[in-house]
Amino acid sequence: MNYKILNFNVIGDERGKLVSLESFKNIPFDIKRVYYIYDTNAEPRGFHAHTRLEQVVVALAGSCEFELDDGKNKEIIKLNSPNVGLYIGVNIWRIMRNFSNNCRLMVLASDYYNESEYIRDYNEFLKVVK
Ligand code: T46
Repeated sequence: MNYKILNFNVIGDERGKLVSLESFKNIPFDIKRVYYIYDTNAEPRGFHAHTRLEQVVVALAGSCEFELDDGKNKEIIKLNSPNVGLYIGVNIWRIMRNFSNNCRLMVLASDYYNESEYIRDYNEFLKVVK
């Protein structure tokens, strides 16, 4: 499936911890956009795939689950560490759920926001990946 778990190097000293994210170094694309998701509730999010966009998601605080689906298989990935990134490539249907109270997700994206490259209909997604 077109996803990867990225384990980031943590630079730590007596003052705390620091993680550095850099295009084409530990992030496998040129970062064009950063957004974050917080104040979530029991409502699941996602329910779409991207035809061109690649992303890396990091749980900066708390935890949540990503259900990833390539049209054949489904996998559930739990994100709960600021030094782990979930890379999601194109044509992966994603559902985010089970957000902890304090969950804060940061998402690095390979392109600017463009609604026209989203697939938000599951049947259309299945046709694309077939
Ligand atoms: C994804 C998951 C992980 C913008 O105007 N600009 C943006 O950069 C983004 C990401 C969204 N929006 C608008 C589009 C919708 O009207 O914000 C609203 C909420 O977006 P959406 O319903 O797509 O949110 P999620 O949490 O379901 O999905 C988001 C990303 O859209 C998506 O690319 O992979 O987070």
